[in-house]
Amino acid sequence: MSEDIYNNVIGTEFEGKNKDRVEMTVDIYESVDCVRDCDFKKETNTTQPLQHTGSDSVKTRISRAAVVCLVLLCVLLLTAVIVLCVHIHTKNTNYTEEKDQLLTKITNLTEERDQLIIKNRNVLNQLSIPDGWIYYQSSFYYMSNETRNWTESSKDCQKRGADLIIINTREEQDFVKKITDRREFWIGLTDSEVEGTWKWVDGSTVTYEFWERETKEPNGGTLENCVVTYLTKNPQLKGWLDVPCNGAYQWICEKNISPLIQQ
Ligand code: 2F8
Repeated sequence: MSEDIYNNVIGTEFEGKNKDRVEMTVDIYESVDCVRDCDFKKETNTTQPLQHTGSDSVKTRISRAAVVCLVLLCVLLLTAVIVLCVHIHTKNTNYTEEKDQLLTKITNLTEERDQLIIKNRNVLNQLSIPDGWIYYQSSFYYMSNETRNWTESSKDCQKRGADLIIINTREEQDFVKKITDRREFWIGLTDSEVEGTWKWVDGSTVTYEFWERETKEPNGGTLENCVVTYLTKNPQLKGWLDVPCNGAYQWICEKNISPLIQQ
């Protein structure tokens, strides 16, 4: 009995202890399981998502940077376009202003030119009033009726605010031929100072010449130092001829008004 009791007690105790042990073991296993599971969970919950989160954030950052770059580029482009537009507009405005200014200038110059033409005409009209004067290509010409020697003729021209004619061009020579019409006139050419060196009354040298070739003018040497347009005694001769300066001929004065016109 006591043995039974003992056994019961022991057995109970044993059973109890065993139960406890079983329970503890279960707990331990559970703990171990838990630890394993938890670790696994931890692993699955921490490691894997961490990997995912890292690459995602990098990607996100990259995409954000790309977006920012794109936006910045757009802003830059827009700014450039605006700046260009403003620049072109300003330039266009400047060109338009410049064009308007030039047009105004042209209008002003045209008006000025027209006024000057009118002024010139008035001046010419006033200047051509004196009797006996003829206007041709910026010069007035006076043809004397009386005859004098070369020096007196030159003096008369100077009294009239002019001097003996200076023939510079073929056109002027043709004009002289036309107005003299086979008559003898002094012109302002002489070699009185240096024989053979022909000079006009203003001291200029001869650029255009119309000497008579048939008689090899000038052919008078020191005896003939002044020049006439024609000799009635030699009507076949058409060019200039040197004759003695004390001969008596009509004369032509010339008053050049180019300096007056250019002022
Ligand atoms: O035949 C040309 C010759 O004619 C005259 O001399 C005869 C002229 N003299 C006068 O008229 C004074 C020359 O100058 C001219 O060369």
